[in-house]
Amino acid sequence: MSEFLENIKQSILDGDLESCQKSVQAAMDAKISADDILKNGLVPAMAEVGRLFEEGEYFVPEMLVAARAMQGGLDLIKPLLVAEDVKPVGKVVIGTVKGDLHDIGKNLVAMMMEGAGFEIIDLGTDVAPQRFVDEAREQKANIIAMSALLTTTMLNMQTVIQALQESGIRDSVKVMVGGAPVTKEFAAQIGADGYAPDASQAARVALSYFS
Ligand code: B1M
Repeated sequence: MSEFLENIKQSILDGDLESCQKSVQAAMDAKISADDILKNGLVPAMAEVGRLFEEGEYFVPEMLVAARAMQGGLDLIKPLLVAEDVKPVGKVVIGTVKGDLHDIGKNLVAMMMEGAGFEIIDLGTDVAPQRFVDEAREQKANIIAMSALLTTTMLNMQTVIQALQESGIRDSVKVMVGGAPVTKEFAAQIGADGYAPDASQAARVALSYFS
C-alpha cells in the first residue's frame, strides 16, 4: 500500500479528523484517484476498526472518532465521486433503519447514487418505517433505499416493506436493501426488489430499474 493510503488508514485508526483530511488531500494532490482513496484507504481502515472493536481493543468512543475522521475524508472526495450537472434519472428516498445509528455506508450509497444521476432525499439514521412510507409517497420517489449495520435492526427492513404494502404503494416503488449483515438471500426473503454489497453496485442496481 502506498504511503499516502497508509497515512489515511492510520489517521482513521487514530480517530484524527484533521490528520485524515490532510492525508486525503495529500493523496488527491498526488493524483491518487478518489476510488483508490475510498477502496484502499478509507474503507479498509473502518474494517480494521471493526476488528479491533471485536477483539476488545477498541470501544464505542474509538469507533465514534474513527467514524468522524472517515466522514471528514469522505467529504473531501465527494465532489470527485459525484459528477456535477447530471440530469436526475429518478428519485431515491434513503435512510438507515429504525434503531440503527450507522450512517457511513448509507452516506456512501447516497453519494454514488447521486453521482449516477439520482435525486437523493436522505432521511438520516434511525428512520421509523412509516417515515419511509410517508416520504416516498409525498416525494413520489422511485426507489426506497435502506441501510442496516446491525443483525437486530436489519429486521426492520421487512417492517418497512409491510408498511408499504399496508399503505397500498408497494407496487409504485422499488425497495433496495444493503449493509454489512444484509445478504442477497435475506433481501429476497423479505421481499425487497434489490440488494447490493457495496455503494457502487447499489448505484448500478438503481440504474438498472430505468434501463
Ligand atoms: Co458499530 N457495530 N455499533 N458503531 N460499527 C458494527 C456494525 C459491528 C459489526 C462492529 C463489530 O462488532 N465488529 C457491530 C455489529 C454486530 C452485529 O450486529 N452483527 C457493531 C455494534 C455491536 C455497535 C453497537 C451495538 C456498539 C455498542 O453500543 N455496544 C452500537 C449500536 C448503535 C446503534 O446503531 N444503535 C454501535 C455504534 C457505532 C458507532 C456509533 C460508534 C459507529 C458508527 C458511526 C457512524 O456511522 N456515524 C460504529 C462503527 C463505526 C462501526 C464499524 C466499526 C464501522 C461501520 C462503517 O462505517 N463501515 C462496524 C464494523 C464493521 O463494519 N466492520 C460496526 C464502513 C462503511 C463504508 O461500510 O457501513 O458496511 P458499511 O457500508 C458498506 C456496505 O455495507 C454497503 O455499501 C457500503 C460500502 O460501499 N451498504 C449498502 C451499506 N448500506 C447499503 C445500502 C444499500 C446497498 C449497499 O442499498 C440500499
